[in-house]
Amino acid sequence: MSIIIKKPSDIKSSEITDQSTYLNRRKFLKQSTALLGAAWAGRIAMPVEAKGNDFPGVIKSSFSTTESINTLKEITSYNNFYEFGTGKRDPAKNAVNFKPRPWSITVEGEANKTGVFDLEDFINPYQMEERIYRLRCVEGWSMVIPWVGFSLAEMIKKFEPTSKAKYVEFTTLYDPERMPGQIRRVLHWPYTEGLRMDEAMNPLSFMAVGLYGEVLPNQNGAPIRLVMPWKYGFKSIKSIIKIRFTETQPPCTWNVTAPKEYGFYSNVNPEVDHPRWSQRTERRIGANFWEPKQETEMFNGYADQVAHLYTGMDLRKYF
Ligand SMILES: Nc1nc2c(c(=O)[nH]1)N[C@H]1C(S)=C(S)[C@@H](COP(=O)(O)O)O[C@H]1N2
Ligand SMILES: [Mo]
Repeated sequence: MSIIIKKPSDIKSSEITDQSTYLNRRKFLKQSTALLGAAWAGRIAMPVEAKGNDFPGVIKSSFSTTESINTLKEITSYNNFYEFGTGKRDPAKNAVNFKPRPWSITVEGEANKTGVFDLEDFINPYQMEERIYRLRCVEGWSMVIPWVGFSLAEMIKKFEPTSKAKYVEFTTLYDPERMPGQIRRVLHWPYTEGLRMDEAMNPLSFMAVGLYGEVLPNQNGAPIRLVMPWKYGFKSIKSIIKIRFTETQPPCTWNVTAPKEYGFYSNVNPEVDHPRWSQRTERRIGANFWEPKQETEMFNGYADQVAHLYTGMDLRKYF
């Protein structure tokens, strides 16, 4: 992950790898294994304000929010990741020994270039970016996180979806021995999520492989997860092992589990309450108790970029 030198425009020339690229690539593989091992092993010991350097070529994204960023401690100790338990503190505790290596990703369905890819090969073609996005949980809290990753649209293009591909489905690893929360049937395992193709192709849609400049901590969805900034947090599926292009709307775990409470779209919308609570405001994790809650914004503040995707749709019906 340390030498991401190829730009998306270079992908096609990958067969004619010249000597120096080949050497860099070998160095990359060697380095990444060492680096990743060290980073994962040392996760707990990292100081709160650490700004890592696992992605030296990372560029800053113009999509980033200017709000103040949550601390690494906050981001890694208050998580929703039911595969490691249902409590907010459970993932930090129960994911310590999870090894997100080796890791492969299967791409299947309505696309020309499907297959099984090793994680390094999978992420190597993309320009790594830091994107500071707010994560707004449906439960009414939010965090601001400096993600590192790449454009989902760039990734999708690489697999050449066919004209039949109307949706894209993502699946989390199912392995109760490694993900002990899966022993209990609290959700329909494996966790799945889905997007309409035009949502997935929006420039804001993001695949994260790191945060705070470091490889993704286990509790935040190592080694690779989705980040959808205008949707409630649960759409941002963690620890992805499969990506499938489909003609019909894929089943999504929360929607299947509680269809009256969680729709397919799950766009952040202060106008549409959750059946059991309001969505008008949110509590920023780490804020002092005397600070007022924040007003939740339509599409989490990204209306200019995404509202057009839903023109003519009744957002109370398609919540
Ligand atoms: N596989 C999987 N992905 C998941 C979840 C989960 O339980 N399992 N929780 C979701 C929810 S509800 C939220 S709010 C975010 C939390 O992301 P974070 O812990 O990195 O802040 O992850 C989402 N992705
Ligand atoms: Mo959430």
